Amino acid sequence: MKFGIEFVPSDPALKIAYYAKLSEQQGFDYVWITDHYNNRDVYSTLTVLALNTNSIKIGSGVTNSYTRNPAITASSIASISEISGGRAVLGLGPGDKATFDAMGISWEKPLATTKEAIQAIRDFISGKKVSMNGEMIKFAGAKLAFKVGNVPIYMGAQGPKMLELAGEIADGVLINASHPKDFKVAVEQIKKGAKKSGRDPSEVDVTAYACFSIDKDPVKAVNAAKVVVAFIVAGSPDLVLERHGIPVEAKSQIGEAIAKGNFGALMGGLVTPEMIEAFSICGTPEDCMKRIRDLEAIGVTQIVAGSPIGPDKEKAIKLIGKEIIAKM
Ligand code: F42
Repeated sequence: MKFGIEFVPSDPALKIAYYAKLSEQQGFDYVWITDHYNNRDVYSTLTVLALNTNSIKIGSGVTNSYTRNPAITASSIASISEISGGRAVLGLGPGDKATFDAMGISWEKPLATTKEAIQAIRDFISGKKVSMNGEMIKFAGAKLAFKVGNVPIYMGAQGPKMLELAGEIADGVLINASHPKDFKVAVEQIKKGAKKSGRDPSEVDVTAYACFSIDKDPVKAVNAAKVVVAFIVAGSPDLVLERHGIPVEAKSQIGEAIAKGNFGALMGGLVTPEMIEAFSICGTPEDCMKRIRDLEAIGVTQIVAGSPIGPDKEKAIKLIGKEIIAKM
């Protein structure tokens, strides 16, 4: 099992660099930085991480091909690869509809766009002159003026077709989920895609990009996870809620509480223990270890400790290092 950690650049880059260095020292293999226009820039943050760490792999988790043209993405991640001595990984997904609406970007054909973007980015990074007349992505003889070695490409994916595509073409897949039930379904889709393109499914790093909250006190761990889990419930397809036996009406109740900023209601009972169980890896180190073992048995090959990580980030990173990574 590999371990990654996610940071959101709502924090300044230097603060994230401190946590990333600590994560490297604690044995994490990957640090992933999210990409949303309203936060600090993902590549500026990755540059600071590259200069302040030595061995941990660093990646966008995840960028998209609507806010950034694939040629620009290729140039950016190739630069990070050069600066970091070959430690860059590109995480690329279809993007987040809510932020696109705010930016006036229409979200057309996310599957085709992601597929064509990955093909173009691979070609740019390998030094090719790119001419492409895809359904969504077009290039007329564009080429980067510098060349770096290979940069692995991970897809952010949840939907069945996106997961299948990841199995077909990606080096890894970052799946926003935490429960074995969801991974059972996801792994099948990834295998289907791998079979389609004649690949061995084990070539794909299946990553649980999870809401993670660890503390020696399980109540503190649960409380720290509640708001993140509330956002996940509010954004989950009905099918996923039904899979976990969560009433679909809970979605609108939680959505309303979020819209009103009524975090008291979320903390006070709207977010149930069943939701915490379904949508987070949460609790004491022993609780978290058990869930990680269950995910491993189903085919997950990387765990990403995503927000909130724990009620105290620094303590949580050290706990994961000492009580989980060192004992795997
Ligand atoms: N989004 C961000 O904007 N920033 C981040 O930092 C970020 C991190 C992140 C990490 C892990 C992760 O799993 C997701 C992350 N996301 C982030 C969210 C990500 O960008 C996506 O919003 C999220 O993964 C949801 O995408 P999805 O896999 O559910 O795919 C959507 C597009 C979907 O509807 N998929 C369908 C499916 O079955 O997979 C496919 C729909 C389809 O086939 N569409 C056709 C096509 O060509 O696109 C067109 C159909 C037509 O008729 O037009």
